[in-house]
Amino acid sequence: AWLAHQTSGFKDKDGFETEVVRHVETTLARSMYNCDEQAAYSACSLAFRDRLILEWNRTQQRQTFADSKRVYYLSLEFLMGRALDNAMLNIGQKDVAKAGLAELGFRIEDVIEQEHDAALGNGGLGRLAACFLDSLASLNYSAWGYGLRYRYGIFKQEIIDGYQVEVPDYWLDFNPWEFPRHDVTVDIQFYGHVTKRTDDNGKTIATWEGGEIVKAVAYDVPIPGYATPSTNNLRLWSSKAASGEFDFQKFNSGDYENSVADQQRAETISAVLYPNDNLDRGKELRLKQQYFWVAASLYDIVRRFKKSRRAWKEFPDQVAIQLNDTHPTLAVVELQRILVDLEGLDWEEAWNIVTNTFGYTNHTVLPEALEKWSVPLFQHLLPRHLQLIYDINLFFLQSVERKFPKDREMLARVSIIEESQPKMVRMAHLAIVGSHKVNGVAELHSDLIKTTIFKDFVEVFGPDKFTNVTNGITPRRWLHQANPRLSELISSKTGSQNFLKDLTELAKIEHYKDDKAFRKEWAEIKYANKVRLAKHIKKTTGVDVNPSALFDVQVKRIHEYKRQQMNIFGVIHRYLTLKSLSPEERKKFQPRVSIFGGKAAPGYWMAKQIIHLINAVGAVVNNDKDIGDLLKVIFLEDYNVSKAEMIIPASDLSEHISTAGTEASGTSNMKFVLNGGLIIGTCDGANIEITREIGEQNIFLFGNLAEDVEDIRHNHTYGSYTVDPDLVKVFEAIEKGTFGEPNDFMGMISAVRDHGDFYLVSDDFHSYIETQELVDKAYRDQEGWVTKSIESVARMGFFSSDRCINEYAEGIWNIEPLAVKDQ
Ligand code: 26V
Repeated sequence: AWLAHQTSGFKDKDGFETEVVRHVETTLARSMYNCDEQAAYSACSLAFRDRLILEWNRTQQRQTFADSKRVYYLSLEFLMGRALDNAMLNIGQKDVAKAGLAELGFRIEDVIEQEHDAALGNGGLGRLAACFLDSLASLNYSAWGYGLRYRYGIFKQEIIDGYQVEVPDYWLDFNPWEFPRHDVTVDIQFYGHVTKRTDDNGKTIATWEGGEIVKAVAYDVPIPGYATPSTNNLRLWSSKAASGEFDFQKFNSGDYENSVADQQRAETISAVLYPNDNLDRGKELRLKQQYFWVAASLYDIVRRFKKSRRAWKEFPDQVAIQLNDTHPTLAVVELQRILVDLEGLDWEEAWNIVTNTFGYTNHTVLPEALEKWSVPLFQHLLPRHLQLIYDINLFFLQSVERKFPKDREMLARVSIIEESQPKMVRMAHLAIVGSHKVNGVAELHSDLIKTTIFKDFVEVFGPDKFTNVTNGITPRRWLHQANPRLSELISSKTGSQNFLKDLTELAKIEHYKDDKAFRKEWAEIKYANKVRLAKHIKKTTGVDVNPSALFDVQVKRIHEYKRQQMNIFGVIHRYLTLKSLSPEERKKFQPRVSIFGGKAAPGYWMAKQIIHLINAVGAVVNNDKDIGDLLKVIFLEDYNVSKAEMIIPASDLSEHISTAGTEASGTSNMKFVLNGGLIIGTCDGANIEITREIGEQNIFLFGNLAEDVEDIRHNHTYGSYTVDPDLVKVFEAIEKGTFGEPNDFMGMISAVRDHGDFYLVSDDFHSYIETQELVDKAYRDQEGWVTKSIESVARMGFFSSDRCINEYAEGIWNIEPLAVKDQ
């Protein structure tokens, strides 16, 4: 096993302390007498960062020297969360740090808590990218992430009077985990025009001229692997005015405001993460972000390739680029532009290189999330790229015409250009045409894209281009870091911490599922985690919750398709039922705490209404003396990665209840089960594969199937349609004013009652309520519940992001791990 201190770790706790003190006294210019927790965090991070830098440099040298294929993961979002705890655990020196900090008078938990989350993402897609970086480094792959260094990450959510209020997330004040590379810059062009001329050989040469230049500056973030010296790189680009300074002439002539305008306009590009999740609004600044980041990244990748002095045709043997959703799809066009316009390759040869380089991952089938850009906007911002897209489309449609002669409908359906008013560029079509593999993120989802949104492309390219790679999560953060006691208990039974590198070793704990002492400790750990969450709830909401009650958790972005509205309607139904019972009958009821958390996109009115209703219900239920501990309703403010690390290990039950066929995969479902929680869910996304792995007896499935959803919707519109009677009662209670002003919630009610109930809330309501009753019953049998919990964890090995990354490496990237000595 690789031991950190053999190479670059601290020798012992004294060695660590010396470094912390040195950073407090020199880097931070403070004394140990006024070193508070914030300063201790800073110094501790700097000390660990120093260790990382050494391995990071060695890893980069090793990869350069090996000169083998690299993978580049292009993602507009990396939802990293905190770095310090992760670095300590991956290096394997958290114990050393804990002892050292204790001697200096600090509790390590308090020091870790000082760190601001790196929240450069919205939800599942961004967190997946972060888990992938952890696995790529841990498995010793040569891999870089490329993203944008947003000055403001996803907004902070405050709940004021039951409403969501957005507060900017300025996180860069002091960030020891990034290294500015002021020497690594790329000039990025926007706007301008294209001129064409014919050279001596009769070849047309296109030149993109004029417009404006913005500078991209690289910031590097080291990504430590777990129990390996491999430390990969995440490169984030920041925008800056090309001149680097404001306009002195304007400044000197007294025009102060305009003197800084250019500078500010340039810096706006990387200023803020778009807070929409699953909604494309087609804003020019977003397209600018995409091109800025893609062009800088490709310039960097090509520059690195050119150093090897290989022939262009070897490019796909050295470079694999993965497109995390369609957001980086311009990279396809940009690489074609570099090869044809700048390097002078023939179209065909260039296009071969391009398509062999890219892979595209689709993360959603929701039509409102599929990116389209208006042709006039494209023409204005990226005139040469639009021409290239038209050429790519022409050659593509010609090939379709050869395969399906005279099928003009087919041509219109698959065209990269939508013939609307105005015309639109369909980014998903461009991504498919420009890649050699297209994958979905869970089996059902990958089947759905082949039979619905990308059906025609399966006919055009054949089925082999389309594949599935079921998502995974890193067990380092989501078990070892988030739930240290459970991780410890597991390693005591598996004999080592090797399950953190090979999660299928979890299977070993199933042998102990009848072992009394093991079961007792298993249950105690869950209880302790619930106590910790109960304290957090008390501190942040003032509400007392009983840790012995069933903790029922739904934390994820708020969206109608995820159906938090169904959950809160179910809670209201439970409340009404309890109210109708005699005090004696009530006592037989299983006490529950319904816990919600998640952000609504700032412009998503319905999602904000859902948050408001949850809070309004909590305000009534939590203060109802008849109810007491039988039901509590909690909305946890500002759900993010670090809060998830506390919430997930504390759940008994979590809800993954999307309308079947809408949630591509889900990844928190995996995190909850890995931490010994059971789930209630629909037959959607990865829930299906989780069921297959852990067994039907260990999950609470309900609701209509994806294959029936379309017919049901059709029936809502054209057939007879009545709202579920229990749901009608819920609506009546809301309309009576039980939870405050009824008009505040009419949008949610009429979506179901009057507007076709697109997400099948009413259709699934009965089955949901019934299944929740089964949950209550199962929970009352605590011994049976613990058995389900242990069996489930033991069978979760498949859902490691290590397995997932190995599948990408073999099936899409064609790349192998780089051997590391000392391992
Ligand atoms: C889409 C858009 C559309 C344009 C505006 C900004 C924006 C930002 C993010 C997205 C991504 C939406 C897709 C997404 O997050 N999908 C989620 O991906 C997870 C990882 O594969 C998966 O587990 C979730 O089920 C899926 O919803």
